[in-house]
Amino acid sequence: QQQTTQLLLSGMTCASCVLKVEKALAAVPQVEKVNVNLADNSAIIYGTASQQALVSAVEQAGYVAEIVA
Ligand code: 9UX
Repeated sequence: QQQTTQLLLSGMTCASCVLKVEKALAAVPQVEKVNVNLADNSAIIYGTASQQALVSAVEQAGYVAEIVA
């Protein structure tokens, strides 16, 4: 089973926010694939990236994230 990180996001209000968060997450080392869902404010990140690095990337982009799993 591939390693994943699930995040709960806040601060996203439109589809462009989703793109910004996806781009920020995709730029983190060891991220293989990203899926961000505006409807439920969730993100799933595939790969072996540091969970704290993922949270920091979201925050740098101007949003809030907490680690779910
Ligand atoms: Mo949409 Mo988000 O107009 O940072 S891009 S609100």
